[in-house]
Amino acid sequence: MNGSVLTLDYAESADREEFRRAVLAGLSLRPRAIPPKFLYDARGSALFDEICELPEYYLTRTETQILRDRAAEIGRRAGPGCALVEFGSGSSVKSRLLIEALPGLAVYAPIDISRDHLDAVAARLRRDYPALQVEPVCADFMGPVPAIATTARKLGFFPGSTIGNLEPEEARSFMRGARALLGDDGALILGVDLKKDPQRLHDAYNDSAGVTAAFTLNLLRRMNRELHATFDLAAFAHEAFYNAAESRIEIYFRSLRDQSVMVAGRRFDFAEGERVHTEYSYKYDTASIEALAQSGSFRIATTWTDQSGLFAVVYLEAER
Ligand code: AVI
Repeated sequence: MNGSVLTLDYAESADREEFRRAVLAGLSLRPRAIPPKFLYDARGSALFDEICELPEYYLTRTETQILRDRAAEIGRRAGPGCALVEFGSGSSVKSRLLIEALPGLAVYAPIDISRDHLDAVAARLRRDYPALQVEPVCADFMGPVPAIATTARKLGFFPGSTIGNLEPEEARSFMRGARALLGDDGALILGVDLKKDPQRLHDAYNDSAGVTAAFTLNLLRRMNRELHATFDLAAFAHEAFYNAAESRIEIYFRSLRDQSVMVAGRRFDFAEGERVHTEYSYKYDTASIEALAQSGSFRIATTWTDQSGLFAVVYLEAER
């Protein structure tokens, strides 16, 4: 018998059970909400990669260019022989920019909840950088992360404005956890999307090709497939708008008519216009970045932005 097949089946059914519980709980809430992490099944992840290439979605392009322009400066600031600890491991182009810029990098430790994804990333990096010690850590970076086995000074990397998908208390909790993991001599490079013209933000989450809509509605497809749900994809729409008072994009799927849907054997009634929340994407400014840094006992060493001030890459140093 092949043990790895059994393990995979078990992991898959555990994931499905977690999804089932979260969906049933989320659809029973008022207002209804499903946690954003469930957007990223295989198709959702591929759609997100497509989003990153969209003309309206300036975030990925802009952050990558900032990192490219500042790589040498980051390398000088970090100094020789540090360990790079990435929170999530989805951003290989950006990680590679740092891996190549950090002098005498001792270890690269990506932290990711998906064992398959981690193994694939680690294999590719070991192939391309044979001298680099790659130490993948399979964990949820929001939870307790096992200590990284290295004596090197740790430089954290949390790119992509993923911090923006965390609600304020979760973001502060992330910062405290990162500070504990990185230690008293640690540092953290954080990618943050900035507040800007609301129309620009609106367009980034309502692209003309409809990829973001497909990304949101893929959650319905996933419920149909994995939870025997009966969502009619044509009877729901993607909705995203900027809430200036809360400094966040809010994303939902909205029912286009009164309807009932079966999910995992239970019936849910939707009124026309009723929404189910799927994501927040918080936007920051200098003051809120400063407050976020302080909440985790970090201080801002440097902030790099693009010429139009769309996005910021912030270098934070641990404060005792
Ligand atoms: C992953 N995250 C930073 C994206 C964002 O911009 O908040 C997720 C996203 N959802 C729709 N478009 C992009």
